[in-house]
Amino acid sequence: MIKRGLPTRRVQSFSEVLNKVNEIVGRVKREGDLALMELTYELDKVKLESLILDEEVIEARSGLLPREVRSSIDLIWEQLTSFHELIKPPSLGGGNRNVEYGILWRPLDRVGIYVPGGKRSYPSTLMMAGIPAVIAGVGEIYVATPVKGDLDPATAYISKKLKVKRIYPVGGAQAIAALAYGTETVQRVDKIVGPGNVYVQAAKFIVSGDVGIDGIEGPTELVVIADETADPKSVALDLMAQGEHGNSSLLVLISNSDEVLEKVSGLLQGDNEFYLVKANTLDEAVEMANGIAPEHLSLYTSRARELLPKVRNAGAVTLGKTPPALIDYSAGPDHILPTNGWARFRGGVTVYDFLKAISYVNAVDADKELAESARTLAEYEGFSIHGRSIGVRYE
Ligand code: HSO
Ligand code: ZN
Repeated sequence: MIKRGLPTRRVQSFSEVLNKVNEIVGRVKREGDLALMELTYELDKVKLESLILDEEVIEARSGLLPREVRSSIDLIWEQLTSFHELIKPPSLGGGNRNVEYGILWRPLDRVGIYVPGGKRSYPSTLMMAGIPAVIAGVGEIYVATPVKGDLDPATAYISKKLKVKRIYPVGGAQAIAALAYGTETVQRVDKIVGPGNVYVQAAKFIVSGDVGIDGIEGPTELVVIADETADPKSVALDLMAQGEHGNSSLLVLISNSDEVLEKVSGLLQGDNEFYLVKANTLDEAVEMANGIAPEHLSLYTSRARELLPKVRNAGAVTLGKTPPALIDYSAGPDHILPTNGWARFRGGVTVYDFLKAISYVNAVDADKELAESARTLAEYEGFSIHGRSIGVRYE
């Protein structure tokens, strides 16, 4: 369905399911494994024999992966690794007023990756979360994914490559609760990463007071800015591609060319809503995109390089005819990206999500004036013992 003009709001919100999810999270917290088994049966109609997938099963499933898919995964693995290696930050140190200070980047001890299931499997998402975790040096990686029938072979193969400690064949809000709080079987983690349906999103929101989360990733979003040099067929395919994720995808084409808008409009098919917007100039188009703050932004114009510095809010940007779907799979940067306007304040998943900056100070020889200024401000705040604890050392 074609709509003219900018979308006014995001379609999906998890607030309606919060109460229900709160109950699920509470149940897992109280009853542990039993709740996980029961909820998986009640909600997913899956009768689990074990909450941990056997290593032999993973090995066997992995062996079923067709050779060309395995080679593609190996190639993508290297490409993603090269990106995250590039951006991995160095520890930094320096000083001022005879104070030595700096930061040490330290990896998280334990991370849980949620890999969505349902109609489709998302081995690509496992790589997008797992590779930056490995490069950051995360100690232990755990995976939760709903498994109906048998484990997806690509998920098995990638889990092995990532040296995943355990795969829990559990999905939904209950899986998030288990990773956040631990159960008899499920290891409690320090951070949960990965997208999911509304229940998963709501659960991540609820547990985020107790465990790190990467964000709350909702339905996929794509804004394409196309000028007269864009190929209408490719533009239509890009929009329909992200529509494959479901009817809630936010799909917008902004163009300064009536001809492009008309041609693309004639090519769009399927059940998704497509927003078509006329802009007077490409600069105005970029401003509209900044207002939307989309997950994916495609600058399908001959001026992409020039426009890039004007992009302020977007999860990931593709230049020229680069297909956004290449980011979904193999370009290098992550496809776990901010949605729902979160691109206003964060970017996609990177090694930074698996690192924390621990600061350190050595002020043994600090200048007297610096110590004195701290003492003065402590006293101003009414914390006289703070002041004395400093003063006694730097007299
Ligand atoms: N477009 C999704 C990622 C994805 N696409 C996974 C296919 N598989 C969010 O960026
Ligand atoms: Zn996609």
